[in-house]
Amino acid sequence: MATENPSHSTTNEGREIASSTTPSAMNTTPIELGQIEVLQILNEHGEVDSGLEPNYSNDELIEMYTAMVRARAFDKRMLTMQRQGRMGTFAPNLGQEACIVGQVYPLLKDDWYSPSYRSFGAQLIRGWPMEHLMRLWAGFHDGFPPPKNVNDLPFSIVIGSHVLPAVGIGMGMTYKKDPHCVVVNYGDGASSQGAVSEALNFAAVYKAPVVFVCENNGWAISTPIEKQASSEHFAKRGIAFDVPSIRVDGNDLFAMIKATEEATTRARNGSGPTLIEAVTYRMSLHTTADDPTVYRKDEAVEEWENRCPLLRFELYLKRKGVIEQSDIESIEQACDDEVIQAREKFYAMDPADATEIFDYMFTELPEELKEQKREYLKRLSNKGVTDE
Ligand SMILES: Cc1ncc(C[n+]2csc(CCOP(=O)(O)OP(=O)(O)O)c2C)c(N)n1
Ligand SMILES: [Mg+2]
Repeated sequence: MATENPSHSTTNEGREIASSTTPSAMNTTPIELGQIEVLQILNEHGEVDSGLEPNYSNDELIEMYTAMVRARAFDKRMLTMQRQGRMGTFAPNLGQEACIVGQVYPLLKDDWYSPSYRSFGAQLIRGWPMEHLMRLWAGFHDGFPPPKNVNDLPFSIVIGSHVLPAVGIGMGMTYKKDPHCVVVNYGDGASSQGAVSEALNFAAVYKAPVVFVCENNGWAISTPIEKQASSEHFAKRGIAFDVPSIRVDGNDLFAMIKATEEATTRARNGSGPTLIEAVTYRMSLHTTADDPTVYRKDEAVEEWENRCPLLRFELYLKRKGVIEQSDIESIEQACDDEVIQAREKFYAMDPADATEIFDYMFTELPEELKEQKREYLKRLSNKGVTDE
């Protein structure tokens, strides 16, 4: 991962997926930052780099494509449910499907995953039932803990905070000689949080088996990259901590899988952490509480529509003779049917007890929370939600 292969470089909306050897600002003794490898295997026209084309069976190719379609189907229905007033605030993942699927695809069941809030496409692969995730986004506390036998952390809304416990798990694995690894993802915005730097440093010093996936999707709510960081190359942050780092086309499923495969292999064989910067784009809203039309132009989004991770994969599969248009339509229909079935299960579930939010943090509720609970119960009663 130390050298650049220029044939894999591409450009994204002026955000180059290219390496950099920017010298230090102190021009007396320039510091070589080192080359950062850049990886793209499947370009936006569905053309594959023949030297790097993976050797998957047709079934495997269809399975990985379906995982992206499934994520998109879930995304679409969740947005509709939220707009109908039947779902809580939700963070869409439109356009980031390759990134989210690819980062967990090489994970084993006993590996760990620490997701951010935009990671449902990965959580579905890891074994979270759709109705469980719906419960989560509807705000019921029982939706947050991972299902039994799924080695995932619940996601944290406090950005970057979940990166430290991921490293803690990795350090624990090293201590126990457990040959597994941890994948943790976070955004370009979260990269500015101190916790992420602390986590990178701990992981590097203790050679923790952790794969950091920085999803550079161009935005942190309304803050664009150029206001977030002085360099758009987030892979450099890993180099600063002596963590091998790579910049990947995050809309290229093959590249995401390959980079994660190499990083998880390194982690499991005791070679320590890796940082993968996945360059992608948040096509949709930050969350359903957001209106991006007030801070970005439609043209920027349109440019990225051409780089859609599903579209290029479909072109590739069709060209290779793996699927036809009618197969695509059947897969889309099957995924949507699955979401609808989960939605019906979710609608049929008992609502959570609205008073439970006070129940799980303290054995003995502190006085001020007792007061808040009394006030909350009174409000619920006034609204007719409870009888008290
Ligand atoms: C510590 C903290 N500060 C601020 C927020 C409010 N907030 C929620 S999401 C977000 C932007 C995160 O952007 P990024 O890390 O790029 O992830 P993305 O939403 O783009 O996936 C912010 C500032 C928060 N949740 N936690
Ligand atoms: Mg972001």
